[in-house]
Amino acid sequence: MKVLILGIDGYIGWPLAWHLNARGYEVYGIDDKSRRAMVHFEKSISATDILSFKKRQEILWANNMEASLIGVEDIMVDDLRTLNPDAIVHLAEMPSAPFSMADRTNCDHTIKDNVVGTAHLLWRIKEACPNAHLVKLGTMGEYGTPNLPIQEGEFLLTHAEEGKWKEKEVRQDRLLFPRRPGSFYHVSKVCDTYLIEFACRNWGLRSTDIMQGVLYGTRTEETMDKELVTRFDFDETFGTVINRFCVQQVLGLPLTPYGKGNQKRGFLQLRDSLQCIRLIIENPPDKGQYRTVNQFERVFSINQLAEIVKDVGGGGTIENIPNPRNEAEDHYYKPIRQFLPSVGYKPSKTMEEEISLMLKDLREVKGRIEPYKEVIIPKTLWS
Ligand code: USQ
Repeated sequence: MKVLILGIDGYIGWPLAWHLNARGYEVYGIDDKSRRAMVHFEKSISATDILSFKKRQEILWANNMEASLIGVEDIMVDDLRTLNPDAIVHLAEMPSAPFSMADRTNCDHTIKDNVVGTAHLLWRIKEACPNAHLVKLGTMGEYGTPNLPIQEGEFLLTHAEEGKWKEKEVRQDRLLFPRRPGSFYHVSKVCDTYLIEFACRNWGLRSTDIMQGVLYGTRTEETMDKELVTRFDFDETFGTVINRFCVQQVLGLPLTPYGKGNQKRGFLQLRDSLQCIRLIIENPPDKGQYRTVNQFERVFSINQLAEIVKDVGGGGTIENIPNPRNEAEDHYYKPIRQFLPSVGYKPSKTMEEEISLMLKDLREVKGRIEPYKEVIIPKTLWS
């Protein structure tokens, strides 16, 4: 099977290439290095000392893989037709909610990269390889935190209206589960969802739209060598919450749940995100099918996470700080997850085991991250 990874230089894309390569897939990738540039612009670095893009290209080449330095909007129809991939994994988007909320320029950047990029990609797939399976990374944050169980994909809506003779006319339809995004970034992912759903319905493309929860982790099975390590961000913009808490723990700083810290989210280890993406590739949807997959392992509140990181790290302090975001801090949260267990997904490690490995890895690079500790403090406000 031939897989094209868009965003092969990123936190997920790089270890995904090695995960698929180890299982006999033919792997190609593209990346425009924008994540490296943006993190640098935020005056931060990857905690892990990753290879330059050029060196990564060489090492991929030596292992029968290939990566080109281009962005999604530069994908040419003839090149895609020649490559003719079985699956295209689209990870090449601007991934940060705080980045998208900072100012108008960042919001424009997010919409252009994500929404325009996805529309461009859909046209290219239609023109070049309409049978390819588009595996698109969306986010659980598209749904927000509704006061209802979050379905996986469609839900049945029943509407009853008084008729002419006062009989009730009951109508039903299956619709995409409603979205209530909490940042311009999350709005851009919702727009992607509707673009892809329409392209499948209208052109007969096939796609899996992954609603992924918050990732964490430093390691995956195939990237244990120092030179193969994936990037790891911890600044307020690109670092996700558990990754940031682990860096705070290692630096002896207080762990910082925002606001009350009762916000709940679904979490998943990086290594299991790779497993899930592979299972999705191995079990493609039918032609014309738009499929949603809710991808996370377990739901925790932010306070629970802080307690776990503190306990695994052998003590420390937790300091709830004013919430820079506009988000519900006490809410119902019940996302449903059916597809992944049905195709054999199993979690690799407990959260405590993974966090213990992360703390060990981060202690080794403590000297590298210490000078950048200022970037951890949140400065971007939602309003
Ligand atoms: N949070 C804290 N303290 C921190 C950092 C975050 O309390 O130091 C809280 C946030 O307020 C939020 C939750 O932790 O309630 C998650 O924040 P996050 O920064 O880890 O994740 P988020 O901004 O939601 O975005 C991340 C990824 C994004 C992905 C999303 C999945 O950056 O690409 O789409 O997780 S989800 O959150 O389910 O939408």
